[in-house]
Amino acid sequence: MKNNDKLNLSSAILRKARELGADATGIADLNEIKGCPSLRADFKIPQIEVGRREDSFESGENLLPEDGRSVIVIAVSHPEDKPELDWRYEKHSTPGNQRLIAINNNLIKWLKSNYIGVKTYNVPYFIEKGGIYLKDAAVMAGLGSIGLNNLLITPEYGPRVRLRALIVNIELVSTGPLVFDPCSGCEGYCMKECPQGAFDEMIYSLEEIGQEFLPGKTGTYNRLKCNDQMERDKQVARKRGVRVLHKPTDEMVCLFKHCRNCELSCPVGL
Ligand code: B12
Repeated sequence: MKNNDKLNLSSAILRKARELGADATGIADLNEIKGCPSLRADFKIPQIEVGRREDSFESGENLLPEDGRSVIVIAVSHPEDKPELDWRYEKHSTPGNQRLIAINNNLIKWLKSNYIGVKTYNVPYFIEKGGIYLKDAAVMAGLGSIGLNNLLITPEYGPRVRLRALIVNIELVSTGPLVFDPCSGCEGYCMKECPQGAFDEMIYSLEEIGQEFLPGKTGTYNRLKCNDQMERDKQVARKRGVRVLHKPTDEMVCLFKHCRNCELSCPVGL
């Protein structure tokens, strides 16, 4: 594809994603994502039940589509006054994630009907199911940068966004990374607010992980402690009748509200 065509198509995709409801969006090169910091580090970080590939390896190439070239990353904002976007109804996807899935599906439909030959791959959420590390992809696509809370911080919404991605078989124009360092000079409210003290100690070093990009930026983020909080949140889940996607009547499900202290205490984007 000629450079101008690539540019025009990339711009059209970004505009369409926003029109379909994305609050932020960007494009990254899939090859770069195959070497992203989280993939390089994941097998050196203790396992938890979710979010980990079964085979320890340094490159995710074997699970990603061979003809994939670019990744379109979309973000939807999850403000504090819309907590329901983040509620989990047992095995059902959160309403926020359903919104992201709908945007992705509509973008796929639009691409297929307007651009013959473009192949699309809806990226699964979980890494072990062939997903990608969404925060890294978002950083590479220029949506923001990783903060002390180990989350993607966007200039507009701070860390209060949820992410999803779509792989396409065409080379688009990358829109990142962004030069943005919101945590410099911040006293780290996010780190102080964690109920588990998951940011209290430096637990990873450059030598141990083999790169400067560490969990929680400086090596403090403790995924086991954070995951303990998620497990506690599940234990206090309440049984509730709720309307879930594709069902005509209410269903009794367990409603989980996961901790968001490291997000909600961040002053960026407020
Ligand atoms: C598994 C998982 C969890 C696990 C483990 C988390 C972990 N980080 O290990 C548990 C259940 C504990 C969890 C907790 C939470 N999660 Co979670 N989780 C995931 C999932 C599925 C994979 C994340 C993962 O395993 N990362 C790999 C580990 C090895 O790396 P890491 O700890 O993130 O550290 C790496 C990065 O920081 C990176 N990095 C550091 N500096 C730099 C610099 C650059 C330039 C780059 C490119 C990268 C980079 O390198 C580090 C490795 O050395 C993603 C979805 C996805 N498919 O990506 C959502 C995801 C990361 N979670 C999300 C959220 C919101 C949460 C929670 C707030 C809970 C909640 N209410 O939903 C907490 C907050 C955790 C935190 N502060 O990091 C959002 C984050 C949105 C955002 N703004 O960033 C995601 C993207 C899902 C989504 N719906 O959008 N999560």
